[in-house]
Amino acid sequence: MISNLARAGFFCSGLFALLGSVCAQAQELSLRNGGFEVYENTSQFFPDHFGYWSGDMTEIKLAPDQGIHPRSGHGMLRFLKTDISPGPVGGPGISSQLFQLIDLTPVRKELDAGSEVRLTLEAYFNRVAGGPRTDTQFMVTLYAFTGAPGDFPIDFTDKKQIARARSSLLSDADIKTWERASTSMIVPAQASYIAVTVQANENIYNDGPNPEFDGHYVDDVSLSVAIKKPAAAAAVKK
Ligand SMILES: [Ca+2]
Ligand SMILES: [Ca+2]
Ligand SMILES: [Ca+2]
Repeated sequence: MISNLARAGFFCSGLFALLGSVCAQAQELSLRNGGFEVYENTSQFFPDHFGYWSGDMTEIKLAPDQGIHPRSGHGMLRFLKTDISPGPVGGPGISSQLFQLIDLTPVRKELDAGSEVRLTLEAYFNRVAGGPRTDTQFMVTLYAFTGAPGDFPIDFTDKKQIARARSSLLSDADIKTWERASTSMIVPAQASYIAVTVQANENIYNDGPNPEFDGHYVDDVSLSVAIKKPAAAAAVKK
């Protein structure tokens, strides 16, 4: 992740700046464990530092589950509950959210120089066919925050983000297909970190018991960056 971002910045300020061309390129970034190939405890409430997945009760599955095969590799993530408490009772909410915090230090120079830094978040979702009460909605969201990642649990709860970009999809009932969602954001210059979120929503029926989702999964979460130098960004706006 960090090395990829750093490389993108170097590429922009080097060759493209010398040539005077529009400095824009999209590059795949490796969010840590974006393909869920490594097991980690993802159900630890809001993250407060970089580089790991955490949020409501979810579970990394390292094998096919309920007839659904991971989109890539051997792993994927299943959404289970709308909170983190164990036990038979579901959470009070209607969304199961998973977060990862992304440091913007590698593009700090670009942001300070007035470059346009655009992030694009992409993820793939799938679910069981289920029945008339099976939920269908998934979301991807980018949040930009100032301050330190240690403040994320409070700042997120208080809706202190300075920018937000979101996209949602209604999934089909075909367990063989993964549905893609993506959203993008031009990062505000004063932002210090980004929160990436993938989630499932109880848009059809608000279940009481655990699990609140019949069989809802995400795989292949990725983040890419495109940088335009100030001159190029201004030229595009004209
Ligand atoms: Ca995978
Ligand atoms: Ca599907
Ligand atoms: Ca519920």
